[in-house]
Amino acid sequence: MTKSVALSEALFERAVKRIPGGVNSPVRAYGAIGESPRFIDRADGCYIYDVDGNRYIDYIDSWGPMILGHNFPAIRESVVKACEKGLSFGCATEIEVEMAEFICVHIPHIEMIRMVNSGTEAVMSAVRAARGYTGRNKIIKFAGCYHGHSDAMLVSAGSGVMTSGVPDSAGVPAGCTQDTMTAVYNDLDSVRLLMEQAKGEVAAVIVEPVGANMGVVPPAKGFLEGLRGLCDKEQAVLIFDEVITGFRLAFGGAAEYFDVKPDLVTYGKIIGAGMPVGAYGGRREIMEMVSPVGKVYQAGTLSGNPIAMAAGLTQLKYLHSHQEIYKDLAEKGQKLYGSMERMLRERGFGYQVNHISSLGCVFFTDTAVTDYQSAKTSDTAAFAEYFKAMLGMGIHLAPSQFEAMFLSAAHTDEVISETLEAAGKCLDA
Ligand code: KE4
Repeated sequence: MTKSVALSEALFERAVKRIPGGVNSPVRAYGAIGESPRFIDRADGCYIYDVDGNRYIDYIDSWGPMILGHNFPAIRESVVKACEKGLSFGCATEIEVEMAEFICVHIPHIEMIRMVNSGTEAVMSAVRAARGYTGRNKIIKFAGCYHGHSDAMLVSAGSGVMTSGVPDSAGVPAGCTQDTMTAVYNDLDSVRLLMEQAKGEVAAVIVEPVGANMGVVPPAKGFLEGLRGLCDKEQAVLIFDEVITGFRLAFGGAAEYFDVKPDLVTYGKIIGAGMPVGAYGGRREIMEMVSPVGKVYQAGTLSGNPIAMAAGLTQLKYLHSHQEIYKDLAEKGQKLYGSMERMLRERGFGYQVNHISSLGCVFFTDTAVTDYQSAKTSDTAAFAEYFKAMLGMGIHLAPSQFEAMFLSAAHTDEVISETLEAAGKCLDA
């Protein structure tokens, strides 16, 4: 049970004076919850410990990177060892070649790859490469999908199909979003309609192959295959934003899991094992558009940083040589999310539990959630109460209805049982 949170509260009071909202990324402020955020001191395995010494079972997992659990010895040792040789050179290094070769050798649809420093940067660069390759400007994204905060991606999710994006953030000029069109997730007709209206103008369709930023919304049967067919017909680039699903659903990510081949893929999170790494890659003829070999400019002082590469490559190599982890995560996900669903039904709740492998969430709505509109029918106040009650019992969920729970290899059956027991008490209360 949570003891005092006095030190977290004191830190938050200081933080808000010097950092916007007291945090370096908005979701960490628990804005949707209305409680002072916990400041975390350290983490180990499936646990995080706040500055007041409270221990929590962690379902944020740093939003996905910690698939092997926190403080994984081999990753920590690889970082310490790399640090002894220097932190950054701004020159080419061997480990960047190893990282690129490792991914291209093991992920068949990736022929070339470029390292960057975040998922946002990966998406921004992949979109630019697709536009440079096709000579077209229009991008189709989906309401409820989040692809980082580059200007062209900050379009209002609106209701349904939007042919010309309206900025969803102050400071984004209309010019930056006018070429971003919004379709409806799991609705191929909405994509067809946009492609008809912008015939010959669509550079790319970008999709989260599993929606995980509106809560968890898996693709309907045939949806991803349908996008592949529509992009082939329209000669548009199909971009899978695998920042969350990459190396999580399977070693080859959602592309392997659903057996659908994108033209470009964006990565983040797991590829850096908690260090700042993003990447974009795919078909050689598209990637060779990128500077310095091609005319699409993209650069980065710390891209391919040797310490970050050491962490990320160690994690990828471990995942590749222990692929039983993916079956284990799927079984644990079935146990956690499947039991949650049973417990809700037993108590007469109609709430929805969407899940796929290690990703899942409880939507506080009786409506089946298949896209952003249906996700928004959720009772966010009820979610906030659930989050706070679970936090008080030492279970740290994602502090928003529209995020995912992340399971790691470090979450044991006992920890999952403890989580379910706490959830049962919350529902009974
Ligand atoms: P970053 O720039 O935050 O590394 O990645 C952006 C991004 C791109 N694509 C997808 C599918 C993503 O989920 C993300 C970032 N995910 C959020 C969690 N929902 C990051 C958490 C945060 O913003 O603090």
